[in-house]
Amino acid sequence: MTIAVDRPPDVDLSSIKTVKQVPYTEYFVSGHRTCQGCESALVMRYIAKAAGPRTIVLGSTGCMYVANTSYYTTPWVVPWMHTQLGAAGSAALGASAGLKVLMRKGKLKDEPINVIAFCGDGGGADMGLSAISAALTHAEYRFLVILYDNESYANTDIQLSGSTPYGAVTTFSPTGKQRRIMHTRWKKNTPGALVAGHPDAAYIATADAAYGVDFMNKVRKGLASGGPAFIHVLDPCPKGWHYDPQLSHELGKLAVETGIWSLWEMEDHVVKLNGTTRAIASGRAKRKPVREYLAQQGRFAHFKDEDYDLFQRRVDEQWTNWLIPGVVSFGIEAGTPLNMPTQSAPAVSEAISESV
Ligand SMILES: Cc1ncc(C[n+]2csc(CCOP(=O)(O)OP(=O)(O)O)c2C)c(N)n1
Ligand code: SF4
Ligand SMILES: [Mg+2]
Repeated sequence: MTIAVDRPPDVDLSSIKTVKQVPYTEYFVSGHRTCQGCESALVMRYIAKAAGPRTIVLGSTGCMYVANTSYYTTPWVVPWMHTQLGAAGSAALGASAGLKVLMRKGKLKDEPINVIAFCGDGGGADMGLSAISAALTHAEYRFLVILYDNESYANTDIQLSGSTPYGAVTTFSPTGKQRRIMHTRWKKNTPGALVAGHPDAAYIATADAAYGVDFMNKVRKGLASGGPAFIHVLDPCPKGWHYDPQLSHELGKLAVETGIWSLWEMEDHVVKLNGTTRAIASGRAKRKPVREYLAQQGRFAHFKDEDYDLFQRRVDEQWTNWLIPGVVSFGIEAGTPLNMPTQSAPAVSEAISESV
C-alpha cells in the first residue's frame, strides 16, 4: 500500500551539488533588523533560496518574526504570514489543507505550492511541540516545518528554553557566587523524539546554518517528499551566546565537529548520518574537544575544568551509549533481538485516503 503523495511544484527542487549551483535569486532580502552575524536570519535566506518563488512562508513569533517584519518593512519576497508562538505545526497543516480545499473547489488554480512554517526552539521544541507532533501524523498533506534553534527564547531577551545547553547563562539562569551552574538540565533531543515517534512523517532531518548547501538540499528534500516534513536547524546567536559576530560560521561548524550537534536525515523511513557526523561515526574524522566550542562563548565563561569535563562526558555518552550517535538517545540491552529488514516486508500496510 502507498501513502497518497502530493505533487511538488514545478520549480527546481533538485539536489545542489556545489556552491556554484546555489540559485542566485534571493527571496529573503535586506530590510530586516536582526543582529550582526545572526545565523537565524541566514537560515531564513537559505530556506527562501532553496524553496523558490512558489512558496508560502508562515512564521511563528520570535526573533525571525519581530526583527524581520517591522511596521511597513519586510525582507520576504514570497508571501509571508505571522502565526502565534507555538502554532507552526497547526499553521503548516491548516495552510496545506486550506490550499487543497480551495483547489478542489476550483477557487484556486490547481498547482502545487510549497508550504513552509518556521518556529524557534521556544516556539517549536517547547510550546509548539504538540502541534508539530500532530501535524506530522497527517501523511496526506505536504508541508515543511523548520525549527531554527538559537538555544533560547532570544526575542524576549534570552530566556532559557528546553534547547538551551547544560550550564549556559541566560537571563533565567545567571551564574552567581552561591551557585555557579544554574541550568543543570541537558538539551532536549527534539528531532530524535520526532523521528522516533512519527512513522508517517515523510522526511525529518537536522541541519546547521554553517553547512548551507546541506541545509538547502534538506529543505528541497523535505518539500519534494510529498508529505509532512520537519527540519531542526542549529543557528548560533551572537547576542544570546555572547561571542564576536564574526565567529558565527566557525561556531556552527564546531558544534558538529565536537559531536555536540549531529547531522542526519530520515528519508524513505531510513535514518542516515550526514557529512562530518558520518565521518566521525565511521572513524574517518576525530571529534574535537567540546572545550574548543564552549570556551569561545560568553554564556559558558563561568565554566571551570570540572564543568568542561562533565559536558565532555555527556557528549561522549551520545557517541558511545546512544543507539545512533546524536539521534536515538538510548541504547539497547545486549542480546535484544532486532528487526531485520526483509525483502518481503511491505513498506506501509494500506493506502491512506484523502480526507478533504
Ligand atoms: C503565547 C505567547 N507567550 C509568550 C509570548 C512572548 N514571546 C514572544 S517571542 C518569544 C520568544 C520565542 O522564542 P523562540 O521561539 O525560541 O524564538 P526566538 O525569539 O529565539 O527567535 C516570547 C516568549 C508570545 N508572543 N506568545
Ligand atoms: S538575538 Fe540572536 S536570533 Fe535574535 S536577531 Fe539577534 S542574533 Fe538573531
Ligand atoms: Mg530561540
